[in-house]
Amino acid sequence: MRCLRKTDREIFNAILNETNRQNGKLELIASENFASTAVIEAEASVMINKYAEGYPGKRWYKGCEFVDMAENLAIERAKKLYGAEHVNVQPHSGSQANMAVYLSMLNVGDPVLSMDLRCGGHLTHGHALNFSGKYFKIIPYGVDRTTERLDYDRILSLAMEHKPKMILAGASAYPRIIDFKKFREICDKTGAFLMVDMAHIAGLVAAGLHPNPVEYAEFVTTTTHKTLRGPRSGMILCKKRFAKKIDREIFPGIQGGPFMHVIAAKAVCFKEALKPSFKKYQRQVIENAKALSGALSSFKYRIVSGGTDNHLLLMDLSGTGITGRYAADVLDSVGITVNKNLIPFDRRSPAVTSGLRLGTPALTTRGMGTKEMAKIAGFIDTVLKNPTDKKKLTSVKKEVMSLTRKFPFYGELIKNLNRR
Ligand code: DSN
Repeated sequence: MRCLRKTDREIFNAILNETNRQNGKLELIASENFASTAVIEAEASVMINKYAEGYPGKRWYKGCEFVDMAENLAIERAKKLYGAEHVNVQPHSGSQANMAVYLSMLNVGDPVLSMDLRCGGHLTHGHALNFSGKYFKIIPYGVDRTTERLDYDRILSLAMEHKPKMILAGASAYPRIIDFKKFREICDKTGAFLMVDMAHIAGLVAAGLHPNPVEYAEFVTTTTHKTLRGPRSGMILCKKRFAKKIDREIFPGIQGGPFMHVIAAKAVCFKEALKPSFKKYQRQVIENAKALSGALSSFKYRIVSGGTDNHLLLMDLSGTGITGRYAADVLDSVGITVNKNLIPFDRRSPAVTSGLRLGTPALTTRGMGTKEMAKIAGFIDTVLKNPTDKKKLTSVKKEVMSLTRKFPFYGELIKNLNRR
């Protein structure tokens, strides 16, 4: 980044500090990951300059032969990865992917059955301030109060009662396998079509470690940067019969020029995800989440639903006297980055919460395994039991730094950035 350093020292410094923050802290935000240097190189390329409204072979601009190549590769690789009939790789984000499905299939006011944000759903699944909640009639389903798992009988009875036009499966904070086959059966019984937002679990699905929603749903949306470990972006996979509708809804419906540099980076991510090493990585992500969950349980923390099947877990702090917000703040002060999160039936507000959401995709990318997870659970326990003990916090901070130093990443990139 020699040019950037010279041209804009302030932005260079922000990037340098962010790189050092990522490297020097323990990243446990379940929706984050570290993209490979190859993904970053593809995104930080001259493809940033190209306008390419339209689709490969049918663009509104000349000079698209090479960006067409990138988009075609992204599409073909994504199809192969998930066994999809049709893929649109142009959504700038998961939100826009979701919006395109809603707008292509629903009329304003149509009923939609989707996971309650308070039980692990996403803003675009019906929050009152989001387009989904503003323009559609949302009927929320949650988890069972005792098992804290999806209750498919209850979802079926809600679907029978409300006759939604669309049922949306998928979540941002649900630690268990989602049974997409059951959702399909509910849709077939009630005449709804099925949309799955697999953003959180897309990497696990690609590796064959979670049931593949593409087999069951008319529409599957995802982001590409969570467990899938690509650039920050979105994608829609759908049945061939909806291809035209979806493509038109993305462009010209809700987007203009696609970000060709990001599409090139997505293509690289999909190539990486097709490799056997990606499967091994995802297996470790799950093993690490289980290890972290088990170790925290052994320190007597209650884990929502009793554990995890995927990359994330939810800690219930309601018996500890501290809130999710306070816990996240104090953990961040020692270099452990997590987010506060509502737990099912939380009595606290979303800004305060009684829970923490922890995920293992990023630390697994750094090469950490179950041994490190046990160590990190110990750090978390010390911090949460001694949140005002400066001496103990300083000692954990030192241990966090020493652990991160043992698992360096972005080697050359960091060396070069820090070179004065
Ligand atoms: N904001 C993301 C998450 O953290 O789960 C979902 O889009």
